[in-house]
Amino acid sequence: MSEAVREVNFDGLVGPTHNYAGLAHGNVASMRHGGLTANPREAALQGLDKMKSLMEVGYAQGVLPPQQRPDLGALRDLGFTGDDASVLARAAEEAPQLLRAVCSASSMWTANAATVTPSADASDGRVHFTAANLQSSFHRYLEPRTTARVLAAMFHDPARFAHHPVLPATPAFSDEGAANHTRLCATHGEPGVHLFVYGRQAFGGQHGPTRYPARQTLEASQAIARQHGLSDAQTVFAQQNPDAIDAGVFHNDVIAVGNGPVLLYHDMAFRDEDATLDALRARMATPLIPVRVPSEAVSLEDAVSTYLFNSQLLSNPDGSMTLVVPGECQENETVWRTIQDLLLAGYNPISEVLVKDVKQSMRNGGGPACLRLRVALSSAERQALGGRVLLDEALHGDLTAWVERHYRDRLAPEDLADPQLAQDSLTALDELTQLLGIGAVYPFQLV
Ligand code: SUG
Repeated sequence: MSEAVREVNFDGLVGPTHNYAGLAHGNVASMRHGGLTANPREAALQGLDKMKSLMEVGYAQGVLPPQQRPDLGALRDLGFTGDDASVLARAAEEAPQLLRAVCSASSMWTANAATVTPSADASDGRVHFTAANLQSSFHRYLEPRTTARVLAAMFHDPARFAHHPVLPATPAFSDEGAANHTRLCATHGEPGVHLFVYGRQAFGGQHGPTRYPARQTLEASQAIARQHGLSDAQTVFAQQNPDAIDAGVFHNDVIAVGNGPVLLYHDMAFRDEDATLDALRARMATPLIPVRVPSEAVSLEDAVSTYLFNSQLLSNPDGSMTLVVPGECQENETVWRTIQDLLLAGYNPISEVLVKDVKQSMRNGGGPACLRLRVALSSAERQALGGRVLLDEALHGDLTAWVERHYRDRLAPEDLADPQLAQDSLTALDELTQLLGIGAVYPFQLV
């Protein structure tokens, strides 16, 4: 059975309202690029191109749909009344920051959609999901309800898939999903150890960052482990280095990535590096392969600007691994040299690097690893998937044509109030749910 288990990367399709709104405090790329004109069509095509090139070389690739944006329901909840055009016009006039928030295409970063425990680690033999509450920012707090509906539509067989309640959307249980969760194992089908990295402890604990917010709490991570039935022997909870958060590392996946037995990380990733590695070693059934990048090789600043650690690390059938890095890594001489000299030439399974251009997403602080949710699935679980969500040539072709039919190639902040954008987005999304065969998942389809 274990050979049949494959990791499927479910990438978020970039939505038609992709824009640069500067919404994410502590995410330096988002803060720096707020106000730029975005190209939603290029963003979606860059995402599809990444998915296609990974599919073509044999990795299992899935897709997750974007959300209904602008979220006019959220504006109505906040007191804006009248028809859609009036709601948009009044929000643009009186609260432009709210309009920008309800237009964000942030659901593209599906590493934040949920935390997933594969069936190999669950005592009931099912795959477990908890959609993340994303309560630390208003624009992302709007995501979990639709995310949970989408996950339930795709992973719908209750005999194989278990969906848990979103954690209470309050600071004590601040949860940002798989971006702060890494599963280490021998191969994807064998039992693994779950590394949960948190930025702060809500009730007591050591100090957190002082400049930027810590988005994941220990209490949230512990609650997810409980929901998924993970024991102490299967889990390690480690605090992120607060100085790294203050330098712009708003999620652990901006400074570390794990795959199989390999943990690739920067020396500033954890508050207590040795204790974290020791705790993993004590629990893992296979030897941990730490690949440590010291600050002397790559500064924290370069790690944040190039997203070296937001790469995807993928397993190949011969046991080697491929690192999928954003183009920014190749443009930075020091980082590129480190990839060649320390990672590829080092004594570890990383043997190949693939460079992908996801610049439209990178300008908002989302690299290759942010754009995907990893779900290890057996062949029976893959067959039980609802809808047409595993990428093949035909689906890629259909999605590309769909993007080309519906997406604009220019979206500036002042365009967000255009009622035609809202209308065009609904038309596009309605068509998408039919194309993916996932049924009604959007609020406008459920009324
Ligand atoms: O939550 N950016 C996202 C980026 C998320 C990246 N995900 C991971 N590291 N897993 C965020 O900060 C910016 C939107 C804007 O400014 O328009 C934004 O939400």
